Amino acid sequence: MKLQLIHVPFGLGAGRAGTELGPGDILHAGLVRQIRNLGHDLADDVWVSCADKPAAAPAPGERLKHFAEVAEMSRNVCTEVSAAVESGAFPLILGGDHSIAIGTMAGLAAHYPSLGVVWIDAHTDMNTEATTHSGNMHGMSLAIALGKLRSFSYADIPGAGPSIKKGNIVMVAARDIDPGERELIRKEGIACFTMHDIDRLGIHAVMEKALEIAGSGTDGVHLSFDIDSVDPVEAPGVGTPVRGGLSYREAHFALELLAESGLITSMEVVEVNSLLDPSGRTARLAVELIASMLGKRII
Ligand code: DIR
Ligand code: MN
Ligand code: MN
Ligand code: MN
Repeated sequence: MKLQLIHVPFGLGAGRAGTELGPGDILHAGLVRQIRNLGHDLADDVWVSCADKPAAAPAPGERLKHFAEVAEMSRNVCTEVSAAVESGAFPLILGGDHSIAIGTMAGLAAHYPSLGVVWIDAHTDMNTEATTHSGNMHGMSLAIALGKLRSFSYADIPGAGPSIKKGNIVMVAARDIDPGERELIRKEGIACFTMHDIDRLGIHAVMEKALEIAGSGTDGVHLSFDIDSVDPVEAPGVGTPVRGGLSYREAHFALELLAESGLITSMEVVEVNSLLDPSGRTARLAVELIASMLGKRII
């Protein structure tokens, strides 16, 4: 398989600085060597140029913090992801905070008009400008992909595909959902497997159900992996840690199952924040998990 790394050093969608260093930290932790060991080819890396300093500080009570920077980054990510698919490569996008998923899915949807999405995250990123309590746009990426914001949609991104269909989305590992998000998930009937469901059914059954939802009636399946889905004991370098997450083996096994399915057509890894993790273990975990998703087997 030929892979295209797309680096998105953008952190202005998150509430704390540091995720903009994610691509560099993940490379430093040995990603390229792992990918080569698995026998994959790599196209030349693409670095998306992103605002690193905000043009202006957000106004008090701002509902869409750093909106101009997020919108510009989303347009650029959309262009690069779309070009990668066109070239026949498997796009592997490295964040950055989770707002980069806005542009990723916009670009993918241009090629896969019925895109499936597996969203593995402690959060559901389903806030809108009406429900957000933080104003941080990394908590809105899925709502934007669904066309649920008044002030920003895929119609505002040149070259974007259609909004993602609610029946093609599945969330896994959720355990911190804001009241407005819960309401929207229920109203739209979006599939959400929480940590409670994983405790009850086991990660194997949950991933089989997730693949059924994202993989049937779709023409491609994107994996959006927020590293804060993993328990903070294993992934301490995240801006919004939530206890009670995926264990080390649950995370690997989930990705091994996705790899085995052969259904995944793109992947992104977001929210690695090594400023909050001097040990560097979160970035190393990201590399190990990417390897599992790209076919690494224990034996
Ligand atoms: C929270 C946190 N629900 C918000 N979201 C995060 O700010 O909207 N997503 N951290 O990954
Ligand atoms: Mn997220
Ligand atoms: Mn999260
Ligand atoms: Mn919250």
